[in-house]
Amino acid sequence: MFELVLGNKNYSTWSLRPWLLLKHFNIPFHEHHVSLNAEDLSLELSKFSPSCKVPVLIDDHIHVWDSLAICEYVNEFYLENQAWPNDKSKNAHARGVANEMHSSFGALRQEMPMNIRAKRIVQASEACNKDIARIDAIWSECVNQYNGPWLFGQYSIADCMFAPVVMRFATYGVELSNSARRYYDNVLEDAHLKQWIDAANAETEIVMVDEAGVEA
Ligand SMILES: N[C@@H](CCC(=O)N[C@@H](CS)C(=O)NCC(=O)O)C(=O)O
Repeated sequence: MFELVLGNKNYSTWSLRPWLLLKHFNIPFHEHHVSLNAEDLSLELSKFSPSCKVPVLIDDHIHVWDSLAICEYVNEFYLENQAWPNDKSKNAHARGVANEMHSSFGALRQEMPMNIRAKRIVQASEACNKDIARIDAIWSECVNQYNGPWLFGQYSIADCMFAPVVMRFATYGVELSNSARRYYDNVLEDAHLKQWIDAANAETEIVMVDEAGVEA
């Protein structure tokens, strides 16, 4: 059975993505939890991946690291490509926004860390507001073009990539357009995500670097 090495559920955006993919496609796996506060974190993580980062998927003797690489690997070797849309144009669009999420939005990541169990207030910079506006545009375009409930109709890797953003927006009370809000509300109703949120709420460990802003 797969083993997925994960960080703290309250904070680890990258860990949430492949976890959701495995859950949505009913692939059984064991979870191996690592505290992002651990003093010897790099040493501990080096047992699983040369990147010394979570998440890592262990598939027998094969170790796959990086959240998007894990999703791609699972999709290709275990899901017969069901986790990307079949249609060529939808497929290109989905890969585009998923990779955009993976490689961009630095200000949002920096200023609004995922902190699921908290409600916080931060003063967003112009760069962060620009990131938020772009994400709002991506979600709106997708729900209007493909009619939901997920970004590309059926659940895809793109939805895994954006789930942590939904959690960030919930913590910092980010305002969205009506179309983007439809997607946001749908994600928050996801039973698998709710399971992750319950686990995050049950955690007590505080990772100071991810405690941004002031209590709402
Ligand atoms: N691009 C990587 C980023 C992974 C990453 O930065 N993980 C963080 C935790 S969420 C980590 O392992 N940090 C430990 C460290 O930097 O020592 C991915 O998509 O998996």
